[in-house]
Amino acid sequence: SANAKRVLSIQSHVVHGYVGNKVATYPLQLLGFDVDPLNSVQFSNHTGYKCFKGPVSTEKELATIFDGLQQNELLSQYSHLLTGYIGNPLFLRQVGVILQEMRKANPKLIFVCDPVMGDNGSMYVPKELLPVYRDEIIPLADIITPNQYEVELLTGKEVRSEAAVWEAMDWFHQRNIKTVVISSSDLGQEGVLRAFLSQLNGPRLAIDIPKQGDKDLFFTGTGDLFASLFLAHSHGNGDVTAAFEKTIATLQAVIRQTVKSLPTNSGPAQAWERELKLVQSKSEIEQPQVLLKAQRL
Ligand code: PLP
Ligand code: PXL
Repeated sequence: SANAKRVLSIQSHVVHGYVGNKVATYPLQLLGFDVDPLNSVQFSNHTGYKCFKGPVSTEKELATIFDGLQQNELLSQYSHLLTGYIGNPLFLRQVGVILQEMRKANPKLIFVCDPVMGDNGSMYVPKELLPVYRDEIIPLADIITPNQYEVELLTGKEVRSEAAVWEAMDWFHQRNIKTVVISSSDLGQEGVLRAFLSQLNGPRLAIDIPKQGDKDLFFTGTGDLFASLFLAHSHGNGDVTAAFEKTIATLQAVIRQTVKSLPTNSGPAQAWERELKLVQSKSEIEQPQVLLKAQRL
């Protein structure tokens, strides 16, 4: 099926809130993709709450579900594999096995890998995931969407300047990854996040993103949303600049909706109050209004 837009999305499921498959599915569907969510965990809520409860899938369960898809000859229907938060190295290694089978069924399959490991200098997955991502999974990806800290982990080098960003980009390109998007970094001015994109034999881009809300306000699931939006907008057309700009435009609009909904003057916002207002952002997902243009570097 040459014109198919169907994503196998291997990420977390949360009953309450919007991270992982819960934040990726709706935007992909609104943008015309069939989404087959395969859940790496089923938690009550994301791990930033006071507690979280629920089962973690094993590599055996992943292999079993995939076996069902394969035996029914469904693999050729997938145009994309998208992976996000995965909490166990054996499960991640099994994703590599699955990818090879999907590529046999569709040699044009696009693998979008968000190597979710941590943020702001600390890892929130077991450290054993790093070598599996670096040596086994990332080299198979077409598009990767790490944040600044994840780039540092993967390349083994600090990224404290823009020169270091482009060196890191080349490190990935040397490993045959066509498109690298650094979804956020602290290399902008005060109060500004800077995102970067580099394409092998293509442009180098940056977008400055003004932080919204109070200084200490942060959101969970923004990286997952970024990866799903970029997958959708980069499909088909060769215009990676437009894909980057639309992704940031929608992300900013979702954050704006979320900030608008927060209670005022009542101390730090609770985790449940900071859940992304995804459903309320339907029009901004369908019709991104590009306000921040990419700089070509
Ligand atoms: N938070 C904001 C405000 C962003 O604009 C972005 C990306 O553009 C992110 C978070 C995504 O970053 P991360 O991948 O570190 O979650
Ligand atoms: O957004 C990353 C993410 C995905 N899945 C789960 C999480 C988080 C971040 O906290 O807890 C379950």
